[in-house]
Amino acid sequence: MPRHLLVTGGAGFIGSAFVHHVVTTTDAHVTVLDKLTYAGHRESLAGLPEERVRLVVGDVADQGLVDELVGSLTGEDDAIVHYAAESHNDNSLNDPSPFLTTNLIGTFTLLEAARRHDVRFHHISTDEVYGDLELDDPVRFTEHTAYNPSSPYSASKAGSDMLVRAWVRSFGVQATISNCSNNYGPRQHVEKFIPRQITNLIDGIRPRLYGAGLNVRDWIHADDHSSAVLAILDRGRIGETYLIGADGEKNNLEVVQMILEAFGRPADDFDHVTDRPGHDLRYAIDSTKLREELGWTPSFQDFEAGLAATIDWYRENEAWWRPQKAETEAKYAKTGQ
Ligand code: NAD
Ligand code: TDX
Repeated sequence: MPRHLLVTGGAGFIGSAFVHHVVTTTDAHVTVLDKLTYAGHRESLAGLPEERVRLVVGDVADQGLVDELVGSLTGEDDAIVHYAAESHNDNSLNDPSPFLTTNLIGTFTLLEAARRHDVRFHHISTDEVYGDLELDDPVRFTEHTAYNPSSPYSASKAGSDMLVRAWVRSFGVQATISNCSNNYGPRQHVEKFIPRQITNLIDGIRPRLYGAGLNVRDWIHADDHSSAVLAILDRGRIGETYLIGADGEKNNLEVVQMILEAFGRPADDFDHVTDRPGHDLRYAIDSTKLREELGWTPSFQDFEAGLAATIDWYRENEAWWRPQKAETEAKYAKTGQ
């Protein structure tokens, strides 16, 4: 029997990238459990073979449904891969409530089901649990960095990581955790930084930079995130945390100027807007453990080329993002962003 994966949040940006990656590179079957919130898109799974990918629309905090789906994972290599989350910092500053329900109660619900049915669990988390670094800090985040989250989003992700660790230690749940840096690529919601600026430019609107634009993010292509998660599922040690990053540090101003250049627009053709409250200054990942222990390396080494392909994707898939654009911009207008 081929491996069966239960992928939560598999209709979102990174979850759908993972499902596409699994279908292309393995013979596994996938059940996606996704609530199809504003961030989930059925169309993100379009074109995948029906006999290998099934979408169940539902909530990770729904105990009955989760128990039924986890209980159907009976193969030795079957696993839960938990991507579902409320994922946007700015939304968490406007209304933290769904972040607590989905990110904490949802993770708890899945862990309890994994415990009852003795199913392998991989938890997808973020580098934001570590707080932020100074621009000249010589040491990047490692698996030993102390947790220090800044926003309701990152605090809820930090809490979910702690639940996973406790379920491993107290109940022997067979779990691993990965904390990844900022992802880019196709099918990312237009509320996020890179797709927002690309789709603004397609619409003839100037990019919007929070504050001075000197905040640094460590960019990785979503496909490289997917290959790292597969490596951890296959070869990761139970109870361990792996940091995923591709040495892609850039400040926001540099990224906006690369996007402007790709559109043939002047380097100063953007607006500075109200900064994000509590805005983390810099994230940077040291992924030595993942590379040395599991032999993983990223395939997207050239950010400019990856960005150009991402821009092409948004140009060619307007039908995918157009329905979300006006509402997203209306929300930003309310906060002066
Ligand atoms: P996303 O917002 O694009 O997708 C989230 C998905 O989860 C959506 O399909 C949504 O419908 C679904 N979902 C939300 N609440 C749910 C619920 N209660 N039950 C079932 N499904 C629900 O997010 P993303 O950017 O793809 O992030 C996916 C995961 O990766 C998250 O756990 C996030 O913390 C983590 N992560 C993201 C990044 C990044 O750069 N975007 C980096 C590191 C880690
Ligand atoms: O319009 C914008 N202008 C701007 O300057 C937006 C939307 C963002 N920004 C800045 C804020 C950040 O410094 O760009 C940077 C990236 O912003 P986001 O795309 O909102 O990502 P970030 O807050 O860094 O969080 C992302 O990476 C870690 C994901 O959204 C999280 O889910 C993940 O955990």
